[in-house]
Amino acid sequence: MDDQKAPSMFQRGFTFVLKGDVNVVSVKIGKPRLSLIQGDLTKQPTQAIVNAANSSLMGGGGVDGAIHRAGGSSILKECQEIVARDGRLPTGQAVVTTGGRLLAKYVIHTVGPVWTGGRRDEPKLLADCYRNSLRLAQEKGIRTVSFPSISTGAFRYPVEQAAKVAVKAVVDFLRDSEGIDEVIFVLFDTSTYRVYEDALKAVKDNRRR
Ligand code: AR6
Repeated sequence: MDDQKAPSMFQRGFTFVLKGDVNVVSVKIGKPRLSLIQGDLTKQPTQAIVNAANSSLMGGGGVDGAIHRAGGSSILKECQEIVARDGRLPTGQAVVTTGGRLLAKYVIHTVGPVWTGGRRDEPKLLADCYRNSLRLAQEKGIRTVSFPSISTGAFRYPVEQAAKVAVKAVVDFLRDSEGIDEVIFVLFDTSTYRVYEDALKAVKDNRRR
């Protein structure tokens, strides 16, 4: 599938897939919806997209670079103001800027853990990224949020392990809190998409037992 053409459209909080061959799966967690799609995060029309940033908030490669390129310089300027005021963003924490030229009105910036073998609290810090991003969305009245697969690129978190942490953190959050209508994991490539699909199936199967 062409990564650039993974369209989705949102009406009343539901995912509408406009193209037959796109990878997409969608489940309800109580009222809210959790979806996985294969596509480009920067093209998502959710109210917020989440950036897998680093503590400097000064941009970088991967999805961070793509967001700053697509959103324009106003995002970097807001990030600079945040760092000047509050200092570097600790791992697991989240801050919000506007979305510049993006379809998303907001960008939530979070810092995933660098994988060092799992002995430095990486699973908790990764779960914190998802929880704190969603908490911030709630505070801002943001109801639809798209996430990338945080930490599994440059930060080298093994994707099978990261997907389990990510899906569980989001499912637990949606089950326990109100205010978010839809969360979407936007996975860039087919293999990452498949791993998240397996992680979601495992969570669903566990809940049935
Ligand atoms: N849409 C969706 N996912 C994407 C996109 C996109 N446009 N581009 C890349 N990915 P990474 P990290 C996927 O490296 O591991 C940066 O330099 C990518 O395929 O972006 O948290 C920051 O400044 C992978 O599956 O984030 C930090 O220094 C996933 O996004 C550092 O990298 C995460 O890969 C953060 O590393």
